[in-house]
Amino acid sequence: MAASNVSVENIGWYNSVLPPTLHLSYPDDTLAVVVLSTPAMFEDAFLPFLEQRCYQGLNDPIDQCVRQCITSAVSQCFPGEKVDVRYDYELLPSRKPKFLAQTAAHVSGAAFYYQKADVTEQPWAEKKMFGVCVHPRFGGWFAIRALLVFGDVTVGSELVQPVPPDCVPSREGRIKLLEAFNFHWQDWSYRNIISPIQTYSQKQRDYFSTPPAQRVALLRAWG
Ligand code: B12
Repeated sequence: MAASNVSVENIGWYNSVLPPTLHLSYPDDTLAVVVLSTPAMFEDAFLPFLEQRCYQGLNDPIDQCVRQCITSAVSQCFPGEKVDVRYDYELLPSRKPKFLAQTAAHVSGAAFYYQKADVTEQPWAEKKMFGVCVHPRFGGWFAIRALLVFGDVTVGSELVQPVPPDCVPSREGRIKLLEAFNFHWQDWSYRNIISPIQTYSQKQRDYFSTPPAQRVALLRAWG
């Protein structure tokens, strides 16, 4: 099973659902690619990365691993191409994320982004509810890692915008999903809102259940 999964979009699809303050300043027909990590990423990429002892300092080791994998894939596959790589964890000086990962995943058709507005007769009144993407095969067992913008590549109207599969169509299912993501995300239940083809291994769950500040100690304990 591959450790990553990519979906293509154009910048216009992304910008069209966002206010101008969050637009990416590229022409609408610019090519972009969303990169997701699948459950296999931990064993296939992260544990080998640790064995090479490449991680350093205070930065998150998973983020360092993702950066190394994407940088090397981009330079090998697209030498000389102008690629603006934006990672999920990067912030602009304004403290806004460098790209909205869930919006990018939705507009590319990779994973439906369920938001409060997707629930009719919402039971939460004015309460803020964070939205969550569900992948048709991995459920919630994946992460959205990066957006690659190919600044010099334009796509024409032959690229038809895919509709992401709506795998949680019912009101009750969406309420269950959003409540699990907002109120009980540590118990992993939101990730099983549909039957996934693969989930995180116990080792991966142990890693992500450990507070970030203690993860380096856990890695040392694993040897
Ligand atoms: Co978080 N988090 N997070 N997180 N977080 C991310 C959202 C992400 C994508 C990271 C990743 O995959 N690498 C995942 C979600 C994956 C998924 O959806 N399946 C993620 C996760 C998993 C979590 C946690 C479970 C912890 C964890 O395991 N990492 C918890 C769960 C939430 C909880 O606390 N119960 C968690 C927590 C948080 C905190 C610390 C609370 C903050 C705030 C959460 C939030 O604002 N959503 C947080 C952040 C900041 C982020 C981060 C870095 C940015 C999110 C953000 O600020 N969005 C993202 C990664 C990223 O995006 N770079 C991860 C800005 C807001 C304004 O965007 O609510 O989507 P928005 O609103 C926009 C859309 O509605 C859009 O316009 C709005 C903006 O104007 N829009 C759209 C309007 N109309 C329409 C129509 C359509 C069709 C579409 C598509 C869009």
